[in-house]
Amino acid sequence: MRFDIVTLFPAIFDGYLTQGLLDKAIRNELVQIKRHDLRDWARDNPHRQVDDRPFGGGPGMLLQVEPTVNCVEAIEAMDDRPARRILLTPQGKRLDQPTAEDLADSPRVLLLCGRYEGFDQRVVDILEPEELSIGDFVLNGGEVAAMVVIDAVVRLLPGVLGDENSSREDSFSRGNRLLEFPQYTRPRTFRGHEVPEVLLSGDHGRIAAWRADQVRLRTEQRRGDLLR
Ligand code: 6GU
Repeated sequence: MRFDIVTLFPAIFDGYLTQGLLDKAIRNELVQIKRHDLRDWARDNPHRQVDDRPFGGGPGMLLQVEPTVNCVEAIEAMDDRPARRILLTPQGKRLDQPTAEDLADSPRVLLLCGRYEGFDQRVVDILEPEELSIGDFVLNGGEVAAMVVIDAVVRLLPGVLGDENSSREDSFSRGNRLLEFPQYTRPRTFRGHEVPEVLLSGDHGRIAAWRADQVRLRTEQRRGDLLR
């Protein structure tokens, strides 16, 4: 699978893409992640400016339509596989696990990261991207949201997690709309807090029943909406 990220700040992704599971997935060629600096598509101007003030007035700056459309078209031509176009914006549909599972089935995903007050509306009218948000709050730009999308999708790709940490039973996935049960490791006692006796019993039937109870209890207490 291939991701293309369009951003004014490609370096934001440096640390994130070179650590842990992401780094490993990239080195194992399970995923390709290409970053593209929108300024490389600026019309000829000394500061490679790609933003301008909104017609009609108002605060902030908008990312311009011409460099953005040119950039997306050039990136798409770099690879034959069809790309899902995603624009990260608080205006978008809320990202959820089924959407991440859907994206994981796509050979190619293009992520457009807005900054400032966002893009000229004609970017949306011309490119017709899917618009995604990661929640009802406002970030300074789409980059962190793009990392969230990549993180949620990459862990679903075959070979990224070992069998021992399969993602198929993750909370919120199509196969599981419940929260996880609590887990414990050594030591058995810490500052008077004990590991539940049942987990030390060796009785796999009782352990499974306890865990199933915990899943139901937690989901009822914290996320009753998931049960309805
Ligand atoms: Cl996708 N972008 C920005 N700028 N803010 C957000 C968001 C995205 N999702 C939630 N807040």
